[in-house]
Amino acid sequence: MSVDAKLEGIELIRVRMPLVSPFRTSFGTQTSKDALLLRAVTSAAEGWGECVAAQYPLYASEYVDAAMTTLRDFLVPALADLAVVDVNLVGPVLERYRGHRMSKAALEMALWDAELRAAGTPMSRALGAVATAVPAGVSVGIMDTLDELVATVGGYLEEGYRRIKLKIEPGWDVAAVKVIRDEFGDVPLQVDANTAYTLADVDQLRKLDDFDLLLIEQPMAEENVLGHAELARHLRTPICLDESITSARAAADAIRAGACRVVNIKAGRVGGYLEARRVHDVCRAHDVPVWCGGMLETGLGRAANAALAALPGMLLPGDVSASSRFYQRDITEPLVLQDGFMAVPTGPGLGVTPIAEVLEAVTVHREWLPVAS
Ligand code: NPG
Repeated sequence: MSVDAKLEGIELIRVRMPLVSPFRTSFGTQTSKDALLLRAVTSAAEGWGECVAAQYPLYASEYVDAAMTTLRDFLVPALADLAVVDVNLVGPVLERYRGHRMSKAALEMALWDAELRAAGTPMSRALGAVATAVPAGVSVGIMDTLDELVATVGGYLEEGYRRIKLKIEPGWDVAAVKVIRDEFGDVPLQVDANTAYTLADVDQLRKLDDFDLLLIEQPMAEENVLGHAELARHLRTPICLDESITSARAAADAIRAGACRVVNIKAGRVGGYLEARRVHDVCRAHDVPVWCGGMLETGLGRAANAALAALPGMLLPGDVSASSRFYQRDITEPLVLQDGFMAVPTGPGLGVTPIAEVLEAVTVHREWLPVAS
């Protein structure tokens, strides 16, 4: 892009979108998506970002109201120090503010999208993607009954999903996995505990070894990396970490500690798509397979995740599902499955843009933050 593009400001757009069905995890039940979108206006092009912080701090400490405050009071003003719109400069100018990775990731995404649109470059190419389509996995929430679970998983398999992930928690684990294995044979299957267990549950978790799962994701607390290394000594099922992996450094440490054999990569959790690529690179250097996580993103984040999921070390299907998995009407053109795969967008930047009237209909708040430079 023209090297002298200037950032003029950031618009915060808060949207509320109903989910097609409630999504229950060990940390709560979600019936709508409270998302924060960012529109970066530069002298060359506009760009879109999505903050994955949720309405409540249940998965991570960040949440939407806090993200808005952080962006308004600290992060967006810090961008006045950007001489030009260059994604490589965003991390460094925000670095002195601790944490708030989801907010930082959203800003980086919006500026990168603007930069790439101006240059006519797709995000996938800028990231180093090697695939033009990625296998789609689907994350299945905790249900009231096993019958309901079987019906739901059956529907997703019919739609073409290539891998099933079951949310688990104490009381909803072995029986759920068993019924899916009994019903659907050797479909690629994994489970996600979202930190719901402790080392005291080792005997119960060991029962999952009988089901040939691809992995068990984040069985224990985020900070308990050494505990995961201990647990790994008792399980055949590979442990995958999600919440614990907050950076490329954290990934390197967890691998060295023997705490995980697989890593879930979410750009929002690690502070942006550039750090997500660094996590990918660290894992690849250690021959640790990675896959792309999801956080109920709108079409914007979903498009960016499809690009990330196309990196060469992404050896397992990601939580990269069609827009219709969560939304009746996405704010962009819907991302769809073709034969169980999702095409990686090819247009400049994210390759998708919000449809103005759909965005308008779900918007609950807008706020313009000028950037003085
Ligand atoms: O496909 O977008 C998706 C959802 C995948 O299960 C999923 N995400 O713990 O990984 C997770 C979980 C999640 C959802 C986490 C919302 C945080 C918020």
